[in-house]
Amino acid sequence: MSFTDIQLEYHGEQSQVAIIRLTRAAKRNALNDGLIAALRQIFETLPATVRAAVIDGDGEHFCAGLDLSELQERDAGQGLMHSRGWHTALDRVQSGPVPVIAALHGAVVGGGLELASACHIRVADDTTFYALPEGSRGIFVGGGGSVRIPKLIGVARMTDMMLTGRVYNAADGERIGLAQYLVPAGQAFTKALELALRVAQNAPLTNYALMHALPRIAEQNADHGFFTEAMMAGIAQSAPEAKERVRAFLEGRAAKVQKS
Ligand code: 1HE
Repeated sequence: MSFTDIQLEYHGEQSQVAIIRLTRAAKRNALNDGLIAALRQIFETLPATVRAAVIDGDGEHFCAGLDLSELQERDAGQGLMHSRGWHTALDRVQSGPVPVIAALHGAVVGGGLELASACHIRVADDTTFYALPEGSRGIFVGGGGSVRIPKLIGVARMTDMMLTGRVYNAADGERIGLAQYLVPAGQAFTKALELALRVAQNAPLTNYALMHALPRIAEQNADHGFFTEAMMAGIAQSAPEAKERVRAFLEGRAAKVQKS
């Protein structure tokens, strides 16, 4: 399959990691309708060999958000449908077949931050900055940001970002929870790929539980959460792969946990 402005490659001996790269650097990887449709299609059709994915952006910026040139002619109904289209595409990223790691650098703004927040792990380099310029452009988030971003940083911080145009630098972004990893300039992709290869070694059922059970449990009250957790724990530990991994540890064939 070939797409415009986005590249799909595979890494690893069995193509365990899909690398999805925005290649529209001249427009700072701004997301037009074609790119959103391509993202959706890529995540809907990943081959079964793939166990983890990395999303990256060409050039100096990860993503400048919505392609503002497409917004000029839309009426209210079209705007609603457009936002719903983003929801579907970014849901395929978040709730697709495999964990996704975002390699962030430069601008991670507007819809770019919405895309990053649909990923499961965010690795930022020192050049990264985060903003929600929707507030200044007279619009609102439409790519799921109001649901996902407060889960990372809280409603108060997101409100501040949109009301005042506040820009967080890379260090402060990591401090408040926009990224889980902070690395030197130019190293976000290398670190993201290293993490993806590590994630790809997990039992697929464990990764599934982390992507699909954990976020639901976090939304449930404690009583329901404990029950869902027990169900997921029972299913995961009964899988043959789990039995073999535990046996390998007990027989001294598996790695111990090491101090970092
Ligand atoms: C764009 C876009 C874009 C750049 N749509 N064309 N997002 C924003 O409000 C962010 C807007 N962009 C910027 O603030 C800056 O471009 C950056 C900080 C990201 C990068 O600055 P810089 O100096 O490296 O690049 P530039 O010169 O501003 O832009 C280079 C080109 O990309 C230029 O086009 P050119 O034809 O004049 O070369 C820009 O017009 C173009 N460009 N960003 C369209 N976003 C689901 S709802 C989500 C809602 C949102 O995401 S709103 C936030 C939109």
